[in-house]
Amino acid sequence: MDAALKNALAQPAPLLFGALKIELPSYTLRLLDGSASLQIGTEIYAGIDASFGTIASISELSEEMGDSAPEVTVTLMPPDVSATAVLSHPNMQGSVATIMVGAVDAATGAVIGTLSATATTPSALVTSTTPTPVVLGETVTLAETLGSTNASRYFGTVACTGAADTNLADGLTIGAAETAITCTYTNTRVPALVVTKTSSVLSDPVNASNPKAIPGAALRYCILVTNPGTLAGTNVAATDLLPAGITYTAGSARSGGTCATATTVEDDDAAGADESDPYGVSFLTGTLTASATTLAPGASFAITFDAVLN
Ligand SMILES: [Ca+2]
Ligand SMILES: [Ca+2]
Repeated sequence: MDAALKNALAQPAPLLFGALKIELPSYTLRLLDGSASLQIGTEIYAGIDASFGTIASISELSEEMGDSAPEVTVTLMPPDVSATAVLSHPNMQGSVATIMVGAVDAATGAVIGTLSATATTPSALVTSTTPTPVVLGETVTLAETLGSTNASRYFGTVACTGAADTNLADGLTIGAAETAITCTYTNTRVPALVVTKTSSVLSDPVNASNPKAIPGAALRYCILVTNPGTLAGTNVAATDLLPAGITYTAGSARSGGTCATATTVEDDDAAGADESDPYGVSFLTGTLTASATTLAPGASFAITFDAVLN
């Protein structure tokens, strides 16, 4: 037996394959026993051939006795009658058939690990102790599962080097000669924002001082958005569906860094330079929206608006 194959078979979990090559007069059939595909030398062997089907069975190889040659029987499963006719045609007699049995060296790359990491430290490098061998042409699904305490706190993206396949959304397909693929997940902390809403009564129709929240009272609300995290928030938006019991006072919205300093006049539509200078406000179909293009770590922005209690 070939020394390399003997060594491979001695490994704890060798990945074995059987392959068949038949050099027909006008076509070379290359089939792999199983459903995967494999590159042997420069030739690709697949589990199914479009014209000639699959390998149904390969008999055990009988050892040579004395001067007789070893014997083996291969049964093919052609997809239709015409393929059967081609295979059994007299011209096919004498075609050279080569049968190969070997082991895929799963240690030379083409290995995708199954990892478990809790992402509790930045830039943690986790290496799989239970890699899953894959073969040429196989498509591997890449996924990560964050711990429950981190699941909603990170954006996860994955990218691979050493692979021609850049569309990982439908899995990573292992291409020819790609034996050293490294895929890296990058988890970016989602900025945790804090939103508070407060209200005060400006005036009422009855009391000259110390106004009360009675019908006809003028109310002032403040929506304060704070970023206590360490990453900037981008395209921050807070929405407030006003209840039926109050009526928004058109054109009353103001913006600023805090409730007390929200004095920049905002109009009620969602267009124009006032939407990004740096804060924006719109009041459309009963919903007030406050927005900021960016919100730096430690920063806050506030929107105030007035309403009348019905
Ligand atoms: Ca506006
Ligand atoms: Ca504005």
